[in-house]
Amino acid sequence: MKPIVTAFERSPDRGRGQARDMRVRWALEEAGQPYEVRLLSFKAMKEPAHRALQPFGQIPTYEEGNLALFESGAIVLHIAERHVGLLPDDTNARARAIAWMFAALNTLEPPIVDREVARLVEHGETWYRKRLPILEDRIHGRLGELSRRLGNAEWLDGAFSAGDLLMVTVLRRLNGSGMLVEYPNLAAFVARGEARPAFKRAFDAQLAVFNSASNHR
Ligand code: GTB
Repeated sequence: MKPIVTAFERSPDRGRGQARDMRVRWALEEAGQPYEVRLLSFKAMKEPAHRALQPFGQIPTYEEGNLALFESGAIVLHIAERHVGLLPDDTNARARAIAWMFAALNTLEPPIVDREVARLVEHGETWYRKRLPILEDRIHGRLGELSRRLGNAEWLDGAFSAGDLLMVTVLRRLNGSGMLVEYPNLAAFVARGEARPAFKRAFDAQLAVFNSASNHR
């Protein structure tokens, strides 16, 4: 039975693959696991049927037989634990790869999301122009630290893992901001992730949803 992932019926990112279903699609593609997608309107996401799966009325969710999961990081970890290719076999290397998954979601993503939220909902506030550089400095702090740790390595800790997958999806949120330009090794890291065939299949699948919604408007 194929797992079912939920995604936006009309993604606000216009097919740029920034919503968090993208990381789940990518993990499933890396694992060679076919999946189905249930597309949801914003209204449907807030209805009891979806909240039973995702208490906060968000995407993505993941259903597989009698298992229902929410939180993209937990879903990617679940996929990585059950298929080869996303976590090393060695116990210590596996623990380190999981640490990178948490670092992507807990250390890098929050300041990046803070900036996105400010740009979206706070741009009319009198203090916005003062706050934005503060938020960007915070991101630069993390990017500098990550860049120094990555150095000339291809991936964060040995072979490609779910830690790299999540980190690439998080850093991609800065596409178009110009903020990665100062960190050529991070920009190359993101490009390496995006060049993976599994990434491309996942990206094309979410883009097809956007294109099909645009054709039916
Ligand atoms: N911690 C949860 C997880 O990792 O699964 C967060 C899930 C989440 O934020 N989901 C968002 C959502 O459902 C979509 S991904 N939002 C609707 C709501 O809360 O009502 C976040 C997102 C949305 C849009 C863009 N974009 O347009 O670029 C990028 C990212």
